[in-house]
Amino acid sequence: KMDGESPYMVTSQEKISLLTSTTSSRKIGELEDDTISYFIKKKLGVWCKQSRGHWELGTIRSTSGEEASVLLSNGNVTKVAKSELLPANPSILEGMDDLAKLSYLNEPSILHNLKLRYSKEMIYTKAGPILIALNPFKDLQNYGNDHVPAFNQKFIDIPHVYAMADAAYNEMIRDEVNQSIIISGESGSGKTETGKIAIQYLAAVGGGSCGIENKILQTSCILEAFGNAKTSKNDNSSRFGKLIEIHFSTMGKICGAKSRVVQLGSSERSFHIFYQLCAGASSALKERLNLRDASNYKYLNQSECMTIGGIDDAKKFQELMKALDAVRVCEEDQELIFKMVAAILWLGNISFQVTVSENIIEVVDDEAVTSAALLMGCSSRELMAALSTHGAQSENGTIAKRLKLQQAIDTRDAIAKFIYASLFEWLVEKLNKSLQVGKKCTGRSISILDIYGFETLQKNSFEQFCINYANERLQQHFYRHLFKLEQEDYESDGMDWTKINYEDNQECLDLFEKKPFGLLSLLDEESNLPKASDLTFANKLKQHLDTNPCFKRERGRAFSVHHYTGEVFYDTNGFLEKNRDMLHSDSIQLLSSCNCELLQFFYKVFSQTQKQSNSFHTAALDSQKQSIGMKFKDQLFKLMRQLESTKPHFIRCIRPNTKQVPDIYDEDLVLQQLKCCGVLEVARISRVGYPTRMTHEEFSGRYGFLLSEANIYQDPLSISVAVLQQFNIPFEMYHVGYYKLYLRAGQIGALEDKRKLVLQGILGVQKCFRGYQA
Ligand code: AD9
Ligand code: MG
Repeated sequence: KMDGESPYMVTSQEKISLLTSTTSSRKIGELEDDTISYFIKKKLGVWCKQSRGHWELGTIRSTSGEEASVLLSNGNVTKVAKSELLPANPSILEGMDDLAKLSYLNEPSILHNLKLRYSKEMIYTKAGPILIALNPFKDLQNYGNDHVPAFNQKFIDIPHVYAMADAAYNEMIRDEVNQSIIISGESGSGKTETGKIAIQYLAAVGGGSCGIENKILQTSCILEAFGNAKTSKNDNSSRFGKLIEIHFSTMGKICGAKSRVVQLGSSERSFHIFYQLCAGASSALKERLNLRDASNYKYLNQSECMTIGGIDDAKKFQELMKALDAVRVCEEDQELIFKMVAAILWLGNISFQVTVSENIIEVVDDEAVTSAALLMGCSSRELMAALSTHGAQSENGTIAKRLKLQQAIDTRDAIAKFIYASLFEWLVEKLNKSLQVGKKCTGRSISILDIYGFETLQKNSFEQFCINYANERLQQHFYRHLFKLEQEDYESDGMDWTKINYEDNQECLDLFEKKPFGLLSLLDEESNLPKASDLTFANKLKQHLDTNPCFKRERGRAFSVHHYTGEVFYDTNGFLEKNRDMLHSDSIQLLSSCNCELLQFFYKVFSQTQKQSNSFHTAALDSQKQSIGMKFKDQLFKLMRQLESTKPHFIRCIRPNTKQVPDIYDEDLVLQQLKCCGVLEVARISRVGYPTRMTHEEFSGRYGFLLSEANIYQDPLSISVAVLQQFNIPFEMYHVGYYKLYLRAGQIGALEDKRKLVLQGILGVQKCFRGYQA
């Protein structure tokens, strides 16, 4: 309800939707009739919906019935339905650094606020406790060791990754609780860069004499070479999720680090390391690996793009070698790594021919086979046998059965993928050993999570299925934390806070995880049936899950899931294949007999994990390998368990355009991402009741000078109360806590107005005074 004079009020309707809304489709603060007349009288701004969902700023001139005549800021006058109008924020709130400080939290207001800040290179904005980071796609001058002290010593208080990393660091020391910085967002939104910025800050404040912080910074370079690839969305796309845990001593100095990765699928182009090695290896190394130009390898030359604009692969390779040296990966190990990379390239070049008469396949005995075999440490004959036959049980024992062409190709690719995935895991362990936590550590840590964000493509496949499942898990972590935080803040300040109900996403998680009738279990069951197909899988889902409110049957092979971001359509095409681990026991046998210590090691690790995962399975499934889906879930659970014991800080990265260029802000794209990461809800939740919270020190420091009798009061709390009384702020508009003052929406705007007026007066007097002196 509007009070007489203040335009900064929340309408009663808005208040209700603030309390109940957890979906963002509802219009917040639609204007009521008495509000509209107030807006006309005071010429207050409104957002006016134009064609194609675009919002334009204007002022209402008149209304008749359900229609309003609006003067747009471009000078045009337009007639629209009243329901197409939303209140705009007063100009004093333009470009606020926290969305929760806005009086009106409707979509156009939020989009406008972020856009305005983005145009001024202010890419960071808070939304209550979350930090929103818009990808600038250009280098800004606001990072680097020169900027660290300002945040560390609190000279400035602006939204920034540094400020968030600083908060995490201080809370870790003060509360002796492990912290985490959880970074999410779409591909190309800036998660990995943001993570590096956070690590760089922590390295600067926690750096000691032992130089371990430099090693930690170098690990990013190594992980990116092996784990990132160019995709259509991002030239440097991480194809894995990672959690880096940085450990600190009692003195707050870094004393170690550990990475945990969640690997996932392939990308349309290959990992950077392949191009880097081909471009940058010395001629001696090239000779030892029998290495050619990247364009000679089928795994690389099948995509049209061999180079990345502005990136020199040879130079990157030199940086990689330096980084490997810095983290003490010895020369022998480096040689082994490159050997495996080259072996994979040669494996990809192995081809097959089909003899027409007998319709059987043979491996073409060429340079690819000899090179791959040599690098892997087996004979060409062994490799060829493993690629063209597989052992089948018969009455007389095992006999070699010829593979069909597609099977042979799949086997070759499965071996290559297995070697690469194992190599990556091995490398991560190697880095962990190198950064091993020292004895003097307190066991306090800050973990930084950089994980793929929610994905909705036109056609969603197994990869999106896994990614979105992971995001549901993270979202729950987020919800639970956030509401807890809200309540604790109020309660610790002596406020009576009726617990609010919020929409959890447990139901959707159950849909994925329930045994035996959850999506993942059913997928595994179907993957283990030899005659199953994607269609039989889809039918099985429909049979068992039809009554689940988060599940929706679609035609044919498809189904939909009701995620926290809305409904997502999945096509089961390829699900079974991608979920099965394609590696045959024959291929594994080959690796175990290779005369290469790395491959033997990979074999050992593989057999051990199989044993472990089988012990969880029922007897009937005993001989089954762990599926990709289950492996993903296991890794995710480990990661979540680690996160659950920490105090989280959330960063949501947003990409303002799909072209990867600076200065373009695509409103629809931004809005869709804000919805996906739940930012709109959070900003609203943060303001339920009392959006503005200031400590008494902050409040009295800012407004205390407005008091007519300033000197009577000494302590901040009394000054706060005196200010409230002097300006007749109604009692129901605030709550005085022990530490903080809580204000309802809009109150601070009115106070700011007064402050500005008084300051202008003072400045005017000063100008006069200087004029007089001159
Ligand atoms: V993916 O899910 O791994 O495909 P990310 O990790 O979200 O993705 P990334 O951090 O790789 O995106 O950022 C993409 C590109 O945006 C970078 O290569 C930079 O060119 C650019 N970027 C991102 N953040 C910043 C920044 N703070 N300053 C300057 C940035 N450029
Ligand atoms: Mg990334």
